[in-house]
Amino acid sequence: MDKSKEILSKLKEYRDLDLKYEKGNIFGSMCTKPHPITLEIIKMFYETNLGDPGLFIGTKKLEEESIQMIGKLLHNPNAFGYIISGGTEANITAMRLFNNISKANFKNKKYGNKKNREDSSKIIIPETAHFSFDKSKDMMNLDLIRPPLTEYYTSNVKWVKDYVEDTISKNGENSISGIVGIAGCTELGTIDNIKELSKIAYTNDIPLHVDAAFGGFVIPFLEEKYKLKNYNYEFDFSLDGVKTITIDPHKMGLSPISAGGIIFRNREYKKYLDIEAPYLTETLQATILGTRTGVGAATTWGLLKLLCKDGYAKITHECMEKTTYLTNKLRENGFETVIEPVLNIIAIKDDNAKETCKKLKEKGLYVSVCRCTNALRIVIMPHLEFEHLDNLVNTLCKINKK
Ligand code: 0PR
Repeated sequence: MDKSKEILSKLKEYRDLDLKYEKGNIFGSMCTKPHPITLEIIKMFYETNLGDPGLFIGTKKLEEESIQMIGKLLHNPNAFGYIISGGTEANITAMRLFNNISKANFKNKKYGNKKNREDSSKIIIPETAHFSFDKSKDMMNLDLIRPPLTEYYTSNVKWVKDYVEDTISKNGENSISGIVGIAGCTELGTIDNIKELSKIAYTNDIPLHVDAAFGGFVIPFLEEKYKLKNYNYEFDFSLDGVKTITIDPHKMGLSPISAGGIIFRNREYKKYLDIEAPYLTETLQATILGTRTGVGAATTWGLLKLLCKDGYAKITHECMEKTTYLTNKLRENGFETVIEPVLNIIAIKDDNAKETCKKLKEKGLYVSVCRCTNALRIVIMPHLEFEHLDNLVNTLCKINKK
C-alpha cells in the first residue's frame, strides 16, 4: 500500500471511533451534521486565511457579505462584524470591546472622577450565561455581577434596573461597563427579557451584549404558535441598547465547525479592538485570532444564500415539532420538564441526572445534564428523527422502570 493510502486508512480507524450524528444517539449537542453543500465549499476554501485579508480578497468579501446578511436578519443594515471560530470567541470579543470602551471612557474622563474607575470592569450577566464568559473574566479580570433568576430562568430585570440605578446614584456616575442578556441559554433555551434590559442599558449609556449563539438561528424563524406568553422574543438590533450580538452558524445555522458570528451595531466599535499589525496586508487587526480560516465565512455565505429564510424556517419548524412530540411523549410516560420548552431544548427533571446520564451512555445514548437545576438536557437538533426520540423515551422508561 502506498504511504498516503496507509495513513488515510489509519485515520479512518480513528475517525470510526467517533460518534456520528446520523446514528441518532447524540442528544446533548448544539452542533449537528452540516449541510452537504458545505463539503464542496470546504474543498474550495480550505487554504484561505482571513488573518491576512489582503491576500484573500474574495474570501474577505464573503465574510463582509455574510455579516450584512446576518445583520439584515437581525434588523440592522449597518451591521459590522466577523465570522470567527465560535460562540466562545464571539463572547470574549464582546467582553474585550466593553472592557476597552470602559477604559477609553475613563481615560477621556467621560465619567469624570478618577477614583470611581475600579481596576476591573463590572459586567451584569445572568447565572444562565455560558462558561465562555468565565473565560473572559479570567483573561480580563472582569467583575461579573449576577442578578437572581426569575421563576422562568431569565435574568431578573427589576433587580438589574435597581442595581444600575443604585450604583449610579451612589457613585454619582456610571461605573458599569456592560450588560449581557441571553437569547437561548445553553442549558434550558430560555430568552432573557432583552427589551427591558435594552431600555435600562440605553437610558444609562451602558452597552448591552446579546448571546444568541444558539437562538440567533432559531428565534427569527419561530412561528407564533410556539411562542410562550412568559417570554419576550425580541432580541436584536431593533432594540436601541443592543450593541453586539453573538450568533453562531455552526450551531443551528448548519455550518460545519468552526463558524461563529460576532456582530456589532456599526463599524464605530472596531477602533476599540484594533491592534497594529504592521506586516500584514491590512495593518489593523480586531479579531482575537490572527491566522484564521475563511471556510466559516464561505460556508455561512453559501448556506444563507441556499437556504434563505424559508429554509431556516423549515428547519426550525421541524425541530420545534419534534420538541413538542418528545415533551408530550415524556409527559405521557410520567416524566416532568423543568419548564415549558422555549426553544428546541428540553430539560427533564431528574434528581439523579448524572446517574441517569451514565446509564443512558451504557445503552449508547448521549444526553447532557443541567447545572442550574437537577435535570437531563436534550437538544433537538436536525439530526434527530422521531424514531430516535422514541428510542430515548423507551430507554429512559426502562432505566426508571416507568
Ligand atoms: N453561548 C451559548 C449560549 C452557547 O450555548 C455556547 C455553546 C457558546 C456560547 C459557546 O459556543 P462555542 O462552543 O461555539 O464556543 N454551547 C454548547 C455547550 O457548551 C456547545 C456544544 C456544542 C456543546 C456541541 C456540546 C456539543 O456536543 O454546551
